[in-house]
Amino acid sequence: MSRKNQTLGEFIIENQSSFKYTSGELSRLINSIRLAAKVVNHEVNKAGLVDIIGAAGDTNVQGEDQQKLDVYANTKFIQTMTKRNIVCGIASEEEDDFISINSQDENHQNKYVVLIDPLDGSSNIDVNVSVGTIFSIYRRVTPVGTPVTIDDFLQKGNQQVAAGYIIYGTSTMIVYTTGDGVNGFTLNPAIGTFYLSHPDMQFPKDGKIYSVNEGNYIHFPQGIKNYIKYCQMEEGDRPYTSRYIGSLVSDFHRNMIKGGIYMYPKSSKNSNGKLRLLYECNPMAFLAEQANGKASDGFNRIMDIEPTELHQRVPFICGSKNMVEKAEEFMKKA
Ligand code: P6P
Repeated sequence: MSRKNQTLGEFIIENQSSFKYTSGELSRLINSIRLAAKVVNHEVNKAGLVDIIGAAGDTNVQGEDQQKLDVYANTKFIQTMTKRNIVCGIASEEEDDFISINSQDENHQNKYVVLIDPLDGSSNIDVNVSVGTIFSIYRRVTPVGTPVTIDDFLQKGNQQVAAGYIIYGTSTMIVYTTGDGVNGFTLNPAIGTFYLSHPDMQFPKDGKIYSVNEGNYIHFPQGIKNYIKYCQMEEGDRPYTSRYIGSLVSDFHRNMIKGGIYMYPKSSKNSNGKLRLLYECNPMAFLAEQANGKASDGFNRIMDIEPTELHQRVPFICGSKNMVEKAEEFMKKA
């Protein structure tokens, strides 16, 4: 049972018993994410004022320039989750390989692994457009007390126990699920407390917004081209509106509230698309399905894809169920 204006802390305690693995550890893990979110939010909100924006001069495993806030957010989330002695392993977009935690302490009983995109959409930082953190949580599959292996991270999305995002926008929100619906909490920066502002978030079955980088149109598969033309056609409730922020969390969040579809398809430039399966697509797919939306690669359910490597990319179509199914129809007919 959720009540508007409940604090995140009260919500976690009240709903802990409904979580099938209840032992308090997941609650402590969500609490550690809450703390890191507040710390990162503080820096994101003053990025324009101090010399923390701009490329850190290094590049991450994706070959992308690392913005200083990327590095800062990555460090803060890893530090916070490590200190709470809950997690046995972390994988991050900003880390080439996964991090094994407490592997020297054979007595540790930590059973959760976290995969994270610490600051998604970071190319927007310098132009003051909203960015986000995305996280995905699994129970480990290797024996408790042993160092984690890659198998603990290469799990299908349908094995997630929790997932969510933080959106650093006009207000800062945590939106997450533990498999019992999606709830959104807004930060009151004056007192540093998150309040339940969006209980039981749901994708409208239909929408009139499509989000895709149309600059890549000529490189898209024919099915996607045909769907985009369908969205632009004067017929019934169409043409739809095109909205693309260039920040997955922001486009997803708007579409979940207003109805819409987000697409990052494969193209002749990106043969598997751009978004990463494990710490972008799977957590957003879990949220989408828990909010009665849908997420696929154009043909297959995202959360059924068998991962093969930590930073693998997949084509991603996500949002209002009827819109995703219409896009899949065009993909299948092409
Ligand atoms: P493009 C940000 O880098 C990101 O991963 C998503 O947040 C965003 O939707 C997409 O890439 C933007 O990519 O190629 O359209 O600039």
